[in-house]
Amino acid sequence: MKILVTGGAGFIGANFVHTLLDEHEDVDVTVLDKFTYAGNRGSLTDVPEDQVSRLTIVEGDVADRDLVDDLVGETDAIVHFAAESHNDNSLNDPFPFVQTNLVGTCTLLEAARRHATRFHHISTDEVYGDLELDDPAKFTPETPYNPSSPYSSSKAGSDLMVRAWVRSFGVEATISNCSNNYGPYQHIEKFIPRMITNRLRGVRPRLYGDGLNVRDWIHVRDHNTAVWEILMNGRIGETYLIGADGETNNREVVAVLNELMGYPADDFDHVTDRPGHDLRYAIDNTKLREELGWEPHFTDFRSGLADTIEWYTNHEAWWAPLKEQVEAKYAAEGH
Ligand code: NAD
Ligand code: TDX
Repeated sequence: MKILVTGGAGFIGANFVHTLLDEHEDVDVTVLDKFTYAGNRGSLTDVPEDQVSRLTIVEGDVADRDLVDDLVGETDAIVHFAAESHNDNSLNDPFPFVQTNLVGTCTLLEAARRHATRFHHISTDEVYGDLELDDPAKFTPETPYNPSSPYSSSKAGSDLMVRAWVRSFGVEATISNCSNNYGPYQHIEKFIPRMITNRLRGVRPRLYGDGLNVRDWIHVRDHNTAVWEILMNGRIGETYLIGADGETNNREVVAVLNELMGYPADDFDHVTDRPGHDLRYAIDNTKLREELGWEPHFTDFRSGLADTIEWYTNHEAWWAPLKEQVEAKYAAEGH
């Protein structure tokens, strides 16, 4: 089986590529990645020698119609991770988000339609907006879309296009909306790796606003086992929510990181809040569990964070070249 993985040099995509090569010997992988600031060649250069022949890396844009058409013509299935993915960036300049997340997804859908290729679309729980902190409700596949940021609205638009291409053109597509991922290869602009690498550089963690915002953390490998299950056994046209019951507020995350790294739990600074900052995300994963039998394996958040700290500690060469620029950008934003 040949699988085209868009955004395979990014955080979740690179983890997916490693899992495919490690655990699915009958799968050949082609990565299509633009290598934006978020794409990292070092996330794929560590593929073991005996797997290299099963991996092809193409540098290109998901919005490049000719290139996408050629690649999709040679593939059995597309798993579409490529996106502009950072909320803070989308508040500064939304245009790349419209171009990649909407025009890019449209380009892939058109190619999937022409070649009758199976398509799985990776999306986010942020399309549903946010929940109150004291609300017992969680997001379900029936929750109405209500995105807050340019990022989440562009992802919401891409999801709606996938649904329309299924209905109007019979494209064989599925969608998954996942909660916040953590684990190896995540760009250090994101919360958990930023806090870990700050600590490694002797800088106190920086919490936006009061730090009480809740995210439903899931290990990236649990996200990817769910994606594989949906690709293989999901029903065409369906949306599956992926989450591992990991609701934790940002202060609690920093407290655990601090303890694991040898600092007092409350050793952090408050900085300017994110405009429109979503309060809480929470996933009801019943459909995924009951229909596809999926279960998460990384259910101990503390030990998952300990492994993640170890990974960043041992892979300084992977992130160090990015640190200064990321922090200069945050400093300019008051974060
Ligand atoms: P990331 O920013 O780490 O990686 C994105 C990758 O896409 C990079 O390698 C980048 O170079 C590539 N890319 C960007 N624009 C491109 C283009 N025009 N053409 C080709 N490649 C392009 O993102 P991530 O965190 O790995 O997220 C992957 C997907 O998962 C996204 O669709 C995101 O919306 C979704 N998602 C992420 C999370 C999370 O917690 N990170 C949670 C739920 C869903
Ligand atoms: O320095 C920080 N301090 C801080 O308090 C940063 C970078 C973030 N935060 C807060 C903001 C959020 O409440 O931490 C939380 C997580 O922030 P991000 O890592 O930026 O993630 P989030 O905005 O929740 O979105 C992520 O999960 C859903 C991904 O970036 C998205 O791609 C995905 O769709």
